[in-house]
Amino acid sequence: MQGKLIVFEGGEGSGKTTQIRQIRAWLESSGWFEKLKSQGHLHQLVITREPGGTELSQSIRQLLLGYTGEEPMQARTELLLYAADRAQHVEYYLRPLLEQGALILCDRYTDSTVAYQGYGRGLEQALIAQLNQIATNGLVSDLTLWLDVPVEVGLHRTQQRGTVDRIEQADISFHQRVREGFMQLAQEHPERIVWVDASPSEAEVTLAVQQAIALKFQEWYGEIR
Ligand code: T5A
Repeated sequence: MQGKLIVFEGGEGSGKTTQIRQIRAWLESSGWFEKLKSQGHLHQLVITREPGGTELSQSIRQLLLGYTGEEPMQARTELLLYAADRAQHVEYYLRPLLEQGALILCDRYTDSTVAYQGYGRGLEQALIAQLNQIATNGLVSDLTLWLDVPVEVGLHRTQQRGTVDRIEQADISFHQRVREGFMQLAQEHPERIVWVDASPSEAEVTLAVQQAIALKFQEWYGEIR
């Protein structure tokens, strides 16, 4: 049995965490997951995130988002820490689960590195591609949902929440470049990345995400009765 990796991507405050919770609840309560399980397609439903998807990765996440020292974290250091987080997450957690037939809903993955460290920080794309390959050992998402929201709207949502981490503190032009990065990625990989308008209400976004996932299930598993 081979599982599936569904990734939720987007800028700050795009609603990934909210939607992942909604989608898990929908898959469980609608009976979709039970059907896929009873038909032998999938075994387990899990949610995870980057950075911080394993115990060791939690320590790396703390460094990446919580570091407050005077010595500024260099862009390449940041890139390598995200890659270390991912290598641990993929080898220790994602790959074994996929081999057992899990359906994984993951908050951020490789496209975040392209958008944030590539477009945002301005590091060379060839270097990022190489590191993503090393960290994932070739594990690509089966579906990526890009929750797209104007930068000001997303940042306003996170500010209302109260706490702001090291990356959220970057200036607005950084976040604009990140959004452009996701836009470019979606154009380059239309077979893998689905654009979702994340500006409307939570319920409307959930509906759009459900439709995108249902379409993919049909493609992967045929008609599910
Ligand atoms: N990063 C990550 C990199 O730079 N490179 C990488 O390779 C990787 C993997 C991760 C940071 O690391 C960076 C990107 C990030 O800056 P994080 O804490 O995991 O940090 O932060 P985010 O992934 O950005 O998570 P956030 O919680 O900030 O945003 P979400 O998950 O997109 O949004 P969510 O669901 O928490 O919602 C935010 C707020 O908006 C409300 C929610 O209730 C919540 O208060 N909301 C809505 N409000 C109105 N309408 C809607 N439709 C709403 N949806 C949600």
